[in-house]
Amino acid sequence: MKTLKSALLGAAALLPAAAHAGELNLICSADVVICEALVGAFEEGHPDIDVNMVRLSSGEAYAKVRAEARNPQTDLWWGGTGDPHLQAAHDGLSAEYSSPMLGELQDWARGQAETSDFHTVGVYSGALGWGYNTEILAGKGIDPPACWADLLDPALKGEIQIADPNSSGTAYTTLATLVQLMGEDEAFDFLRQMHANVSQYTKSGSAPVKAAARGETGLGIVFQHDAVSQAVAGFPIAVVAPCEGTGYEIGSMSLIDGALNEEEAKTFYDWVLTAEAQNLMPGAGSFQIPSNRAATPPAEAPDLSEIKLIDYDFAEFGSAERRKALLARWDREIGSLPLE
Ligand code: S7P
Repeated sequence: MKTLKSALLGAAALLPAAAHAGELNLICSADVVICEALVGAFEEGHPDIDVNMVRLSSGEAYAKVRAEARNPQTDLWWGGTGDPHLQAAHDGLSAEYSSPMLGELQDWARGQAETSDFHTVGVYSGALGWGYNTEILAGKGIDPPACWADLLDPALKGEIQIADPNSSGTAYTTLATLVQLMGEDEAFDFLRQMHANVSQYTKSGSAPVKAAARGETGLGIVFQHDAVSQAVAGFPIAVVAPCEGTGYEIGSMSLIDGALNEEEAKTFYDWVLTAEAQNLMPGAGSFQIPSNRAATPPAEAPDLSEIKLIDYDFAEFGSAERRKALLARWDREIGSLPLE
């Protein structure tokens, strides 16, 4: 006679392999400290849902979601720059979802949803720039760079770090920003010249300013809020908004098409768009501008209205064709150059 246990095991075998009620497989593309803080707060309020979180840079996250297209292992992708989220939407990797929270969001966050036919949404925003170590530059007698053009100063040789735009959303935002500010050929010419001052192309976007904070390099090209985090933590980091103007991100979130844990993913999606969840960010050293209108922008966050922002074309630079072509050109013309 069949025991109850074997009957239950037999029934369990009929369930899809990875669909366990109460689980959520999350990719988080912001700093690991805020990723862990959000997961912890969500699990506390939703004790019936276990979150399996992996932290990946934006470009790596896109590559993972793409590689899993026929057999999704990820349910939800939170954070990271908007361009690869838009590319995922274009590639049919994310699902359409109109959260009941959309009405509470800033126009730029809803605009990201509208651009993608509701396949992604804005969760925070922040402007690009750099942070430099005041002690290193002063010690070497280097004038603090205030403009993109100043980054070509030969005195900065070996002092600049920036991430690789293939893995990093921050570095792709830099590439797209320079193309929009200067024109494509001129931007690649600029990057070729700046390469003489670069000591390392890191995998993660915020790593360069963390290295500058610890005295391993003079300057890191990063989102300004990532430089602010280091200054707030007590490191000798000054934050710069480049004089010619700069780009910005709409950090985004996407529900993965074919998610095995779709209901749990939507529960997290709606929760993380609340003012309550977004107000947790500064406490974890994350100083972006929140997308919920009722959330409090951190006092430490660079004031976007005081920064000369370009009219960043998210639709164009998040399109699969443009992103692929720019990354291929960066690999050919910049990534292949030897580091001195
Ligand atoms: O640290 C926060 C943050 O700057 O990280 C995200 C960033 O794109 C992820 O790092 P990668 O550059 O390595 O992709 C930003 O979205 C976020 O503001």
